[in-house]
Amino acid sequence: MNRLKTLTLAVAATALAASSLNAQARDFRLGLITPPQHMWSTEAEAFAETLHERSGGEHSVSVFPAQQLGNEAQMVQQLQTGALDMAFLTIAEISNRIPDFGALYAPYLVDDVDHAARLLRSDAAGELLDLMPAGVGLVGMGYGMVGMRQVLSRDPIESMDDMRGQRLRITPFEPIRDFYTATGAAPAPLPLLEVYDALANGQVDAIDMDFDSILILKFYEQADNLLISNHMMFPMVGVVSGRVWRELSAEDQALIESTMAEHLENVLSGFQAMDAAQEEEIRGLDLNIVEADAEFFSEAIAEWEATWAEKAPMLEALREEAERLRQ
Ligand code: 3HB
Repeated sequence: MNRLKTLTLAVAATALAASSLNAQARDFRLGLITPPQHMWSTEAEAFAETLHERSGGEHSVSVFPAQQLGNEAQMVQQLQTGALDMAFLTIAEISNRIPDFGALYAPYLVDDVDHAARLLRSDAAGELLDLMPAGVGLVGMGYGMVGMRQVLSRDPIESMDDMRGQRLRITPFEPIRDFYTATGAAPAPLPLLEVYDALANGQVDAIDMDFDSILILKFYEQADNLLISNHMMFPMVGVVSGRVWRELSAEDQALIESTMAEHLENVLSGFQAMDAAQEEEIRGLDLNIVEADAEFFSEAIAEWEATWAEKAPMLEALREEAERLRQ
């Protein structure tokens, strides 16, 4: 073999090695709507770090919090085309596309955050994730959550009558809209990051929210009545684009799945761990607090059940599982 030919072969071999390396090493993009200080965002960063380490520095993940890549509907579209690789999503957008996920929002399905975490770790909740590849083209890695939903309002809410006509901010999705419509309120869908201004400028009278965000986003500065109702849980799901997933080696799939599942579990246990202290902190603020239970909302719940039992056939299995996990 002459020298030139040898050199050409060597160059070609190097180029091949480099290109196959490039095909393996990835800089994934992960989007989410929560602000940087929210635990979803900090755990997304922690997931990025762990994946980088465990892949021996081969893979990295750039995290885009605070809706930098768009709202959840837009992120789901990007995930479907493969323009976005990963996301931590509220179940809101998923339940708009796969109604069975609406079952997770059945009012008083669970009693508290511990019960919610147990249900989200169950096989019954895992079966919902299996609907995602065919239903939305996403692969679910596991669940996270925030704390239970409460109602913060400018005027006191002491009975369901007080909810009538209230412009009440909701996360944009159908099961929660149907619940508040049944209470007589006028639901106003708004993404998390628009809530503070909407409350401050009077666009809404009340908001559906969790303890954590009431504290970290300081919503209590704009409304001083709190209905501690614990009426719904609020799951999150960690997802990978189905298109991107199919391009990954079995080894990378296993690495990403186990690593993301671990960090999602940190979110579940993190919210379990914070809940009591956050409730205490909120009770220590100068708010007028009223407590509510399923009885308070009984008519609205009956109406919700009538619609969603049919729309979300998985509700029955989830309710049975929740009952088994009630302690
Ligand atoms: C919401 O109220 O829409 C929301 C709250 C969170 C996280 C994500 C969404 O704490």
